[in-house]
Amino acid sequence: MAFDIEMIKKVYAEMPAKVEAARKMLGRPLTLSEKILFSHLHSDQKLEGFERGGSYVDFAPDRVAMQDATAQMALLQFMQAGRPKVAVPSTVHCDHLISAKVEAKQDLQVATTESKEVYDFLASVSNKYGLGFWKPGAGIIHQVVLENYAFPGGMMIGTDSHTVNAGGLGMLAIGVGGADACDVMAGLAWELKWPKLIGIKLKGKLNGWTAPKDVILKVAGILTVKGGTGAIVEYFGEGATSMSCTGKGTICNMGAEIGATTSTFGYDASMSRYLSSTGRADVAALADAVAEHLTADAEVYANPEKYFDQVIEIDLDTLEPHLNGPFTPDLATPISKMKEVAAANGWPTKVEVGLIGSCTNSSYEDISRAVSLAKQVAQKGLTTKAEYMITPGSEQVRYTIERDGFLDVFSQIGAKVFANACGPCIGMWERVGAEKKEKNTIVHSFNRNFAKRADGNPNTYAFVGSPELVTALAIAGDLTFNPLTDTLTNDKGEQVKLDAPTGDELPVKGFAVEDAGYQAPAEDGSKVVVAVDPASKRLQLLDPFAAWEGTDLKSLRLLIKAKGKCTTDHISMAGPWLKFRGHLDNISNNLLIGAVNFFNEKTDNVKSQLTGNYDTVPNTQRAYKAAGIGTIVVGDENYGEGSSREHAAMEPRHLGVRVVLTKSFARIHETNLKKQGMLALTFADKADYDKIQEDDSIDVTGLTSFAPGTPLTLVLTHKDGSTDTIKANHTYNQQQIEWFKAGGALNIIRKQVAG
Ligand code: MIC
Ligand code: SF4
Repeated sequence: MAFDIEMIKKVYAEMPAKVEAARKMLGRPLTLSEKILFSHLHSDQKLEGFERGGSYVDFAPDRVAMQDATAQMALLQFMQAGRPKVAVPSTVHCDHLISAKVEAKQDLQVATTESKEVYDFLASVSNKYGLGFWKPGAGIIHQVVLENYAFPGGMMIGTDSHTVNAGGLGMLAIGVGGADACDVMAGLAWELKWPKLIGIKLKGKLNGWTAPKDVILKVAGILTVKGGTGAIVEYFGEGATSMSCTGKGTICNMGAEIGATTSTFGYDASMSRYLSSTGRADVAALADAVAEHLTADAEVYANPEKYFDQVIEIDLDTLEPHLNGPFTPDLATPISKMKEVAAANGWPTKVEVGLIGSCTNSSYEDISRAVSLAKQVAQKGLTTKAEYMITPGSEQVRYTIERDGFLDVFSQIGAKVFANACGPCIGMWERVGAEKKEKNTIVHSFNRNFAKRADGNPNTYAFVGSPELVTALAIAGDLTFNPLTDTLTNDKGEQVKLDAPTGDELPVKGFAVEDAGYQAPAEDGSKVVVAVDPASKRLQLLDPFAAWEGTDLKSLRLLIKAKGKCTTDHISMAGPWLKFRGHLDNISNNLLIGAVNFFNEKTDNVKSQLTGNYDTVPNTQRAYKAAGIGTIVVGDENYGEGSSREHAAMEPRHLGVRVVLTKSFARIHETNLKKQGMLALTFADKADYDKIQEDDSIDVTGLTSFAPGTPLTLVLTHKDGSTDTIKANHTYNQQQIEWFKAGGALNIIRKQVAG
């Protein structure tokens, strides 16, 4: 039986009336996204015709999921909210802190010793406050959520940007910072700007070498890393219903890479099959009974232009396999063009390593299709030229693919199987030789490929592709190998072609697992004690941030003007730093160390206005903090793209940065900054970015009359005494202005509880 079935029953019982009320109020058919949004309005939220991309609306999500690297901060905040138990079903998943070095068992053992303190903390907090706890080795959060918790028509939030994966099961699942999760677990409303809607019609059917991954690689190429910002992407059409549920999950998962709030698909037979095969026939039966509300009204998909803000059509019959990269997930190249494009750009074409798996692509279907290629190595007398590695998404998938002999086939081509965890996808890959910083190419089926992300080497060119294509390229050892047309030389000197991959959507013998790795919380957790050692290097209880001083901000110094791409990986790097995710002061030593300083094009090297010397960003900022001087960070477009990690907002807050001023923000990061009491501003005129000089002293005025929709004014005083006055926009609503004034949203919850 499914977890939390009573909650699911309640959602479905209330859905028809809520959908009908919204349809009546708007007087038109509804998209699926609207049905789910309207049926999850918070009880205090009045039903009205909200403005897309304009109105802030309060929602009541059905559940919360957190992974270990973000859960620490989320739960440290929740502990301060003073509630005895979580208000909605919530889970914690231990997946980010396990290094990939030798192989699964050994690596897992190392992690459970190294991170014992953190795991014990998360387990005891979960036990005390009523959260489900998934032990290290159980799997990656999004795969475990898809297998156990996601349900069509539901709404969930998760402290990880790829929470959106659950859109594969027809949910609206949204990535957020820990402070948002804390609100919902504390029983408060969750606020989101009513999204715009992008409709993507999938014509035709996937065939041959083309996989669901290629759909999202193509979409990323069209929309770029910021094209989905503030929007929900809803997929429909024959190509959608003919695709597996887990394939849909892959597409939704990587929708995080276009900045989309989330992505989703209407309920169909593939979802019902997936629910049944993962032990949730009960959920499928409940969904069947309200099926008409779990997809858009027919008129919407017949005339999408009338109901979506943007419509894109992709023809799956002619869609080619793609590779996206290097260094950004939206640089899409069809495999047939790779030879020319790689040559023109000087990309290294020898593939050193192929990696499959991750939360994005480790379904039974993915693995079975990759296996169909691995089998051909022996059958056709080939050898695998590159190294090959697998990170299964969950213990259930791993156990099942082992039972079905897939792991044996992989081991015959020399594959390494790592723990069911994020591993290489988040820099937890102890890759031999990475420290030499050699220029090299890897291909993987993950979702992100920002510089240094997988192995810490800035010269690793990482390309994202489907597990099938990654496997073929690993066999060929060549980035420009097009398996549709090219041949390989076998041990007899013959030219052979790889047959197109084939596989099973779901295991014919069903899924199996011995120990899925789940630990239920105590019925009564009130006696459970959560201990944090004050001398710990990994965990630190949080002190409240100071409230706003009530005046304009004067003489802020420029800490850094970041040039170009500045993702959350650049602001708060992962990999080796993940171990400090529960200790705000220690992790603050990575503040902006990956950002490129506009003035000298170097990373982690900025000028201190106190000494005139150049130093690391954290050192420089700590010196300003010690001197009681506030600072400002300036950024380019889509600042804070990527992860949901709120450390990227808490670190600058903790170290005394007051303002982050950019050309534009990624959604989650902008909210995270607001939640932590920071000022997140954008240039009213983007050209003003050029007016910021290295030795500027900056005043922010207008704060005493800080109001929604009214820009603030910044006065830049340059070194030569000249000044520039510029306007900065903001998107704060009244509530968010209160967060700023209180010094952070948590200070308000704390007061409410105390009062
Ligand atoms: C990622 O894929 O970047 C991560 C690591 O899963 C992050 C979460 C984190 O930084 O802890 C994400 O996507 O939100
Ligand atoms: Fe883990 Fe990578 Fe998925 Fe993030 S994208 S949750 S790091 S597997």
